[in-house]
Amino acid sequence: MTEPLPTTDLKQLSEDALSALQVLDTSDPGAVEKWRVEFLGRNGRLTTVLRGLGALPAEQRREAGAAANSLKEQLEQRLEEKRTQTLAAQAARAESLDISLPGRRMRRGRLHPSTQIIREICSAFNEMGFQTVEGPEVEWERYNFDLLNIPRDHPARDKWDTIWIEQPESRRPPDGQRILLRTHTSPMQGRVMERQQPPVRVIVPGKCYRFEATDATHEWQFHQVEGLVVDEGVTFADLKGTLYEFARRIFGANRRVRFRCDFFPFVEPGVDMSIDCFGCDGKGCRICKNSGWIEIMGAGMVHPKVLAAVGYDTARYTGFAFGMGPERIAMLRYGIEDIRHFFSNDLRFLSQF
Ligand code: YSA
Repeated sequence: MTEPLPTTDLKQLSEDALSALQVLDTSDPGAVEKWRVEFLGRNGRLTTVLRGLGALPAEQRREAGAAANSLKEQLEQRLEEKRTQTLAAQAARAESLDISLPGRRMRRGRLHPSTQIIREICSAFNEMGFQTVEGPEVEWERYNFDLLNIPRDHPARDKWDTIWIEQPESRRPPDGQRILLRTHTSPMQGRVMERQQPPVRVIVPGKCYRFEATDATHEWQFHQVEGLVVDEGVTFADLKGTLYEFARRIFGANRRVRFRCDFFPFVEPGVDMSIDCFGCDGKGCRICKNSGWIEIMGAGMVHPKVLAAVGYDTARYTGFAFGMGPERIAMLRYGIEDIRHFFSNDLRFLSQF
């Protein structure tokens, strides 16, 4: 029996391999491997042909060997080309626009929770006839302290742990005034009163800074909303009525309000205002530290020395003022347990509001 010539085997093998490659799904690694094993593998058809070459005469063996190696290279190259084509087709499919697909939902931005509560507080007061004004965060100590009846070396300054701004000696004003990051919004009291005569009825939202260790209820940067009313005949009853109405608008009609004596050098008398705890309805719980009450602001009748310092006639005018922390108010309203969430830029927190 005559053995078929190896070149005839190679021709057939080439035809079979190329037609199988034509229908091969090169994105399927299993199918590619099967094709490779059948035609190029260790026991594949090409290797079988190569093994049979030993029986051939030397001249024919060399020729057939070269043809077999060239076919091997050709098949490997064709496989690679097919793979590249498949990848390109996949990429083109991925990039093409399918207008029948539903659109991607845009992520909606929203106002920061501090901004939301500040706007709510301000509009409650705006509806009661207050005008909103704003002032600088970098402030002179004259406004932050002196005009508020807290002269230099007064022990009350310790209450407002201050971040001072370094000033070269050469740039200090002759009166030695220093610059600081305002520790409260109260410096705007002096700025507003210096600019205008009574009646004054303003609300001042803004950022404040204190050199303070942070914890669940203290940040080193936070907001305050200040209020100031000065006119003829303003009494403590006006202060209480205004703040009761504010509490009703922000916390609802069912919350009870309590005033207690407190001390601030720029008011006389001074008070703090609390609402009954929303967590336990005043019975006492972890949120209110079992007192049943949560303090929300400091307030009082503007000290005559503060009115006199800006040139107001203290025999004619009286006033009241208050200052509250909107982050603390938002914490009470929404049951937020840690003030540090407000400035940590964590979207899981921010997107709840
Ligand atoms: C008092 C009487 C007035 O006639 C006018 C204003 C005031 C308030 C005064 N200027 C003041 O700063 N008082 S305070 O130090 O007790 O702060 C007021 C509110 O700011 C606090 O009730 C609290 O809600 C918020 N606050 C203070 N320190 C804070 C803070 N919030 C977050 N982090 C801090 N470190």
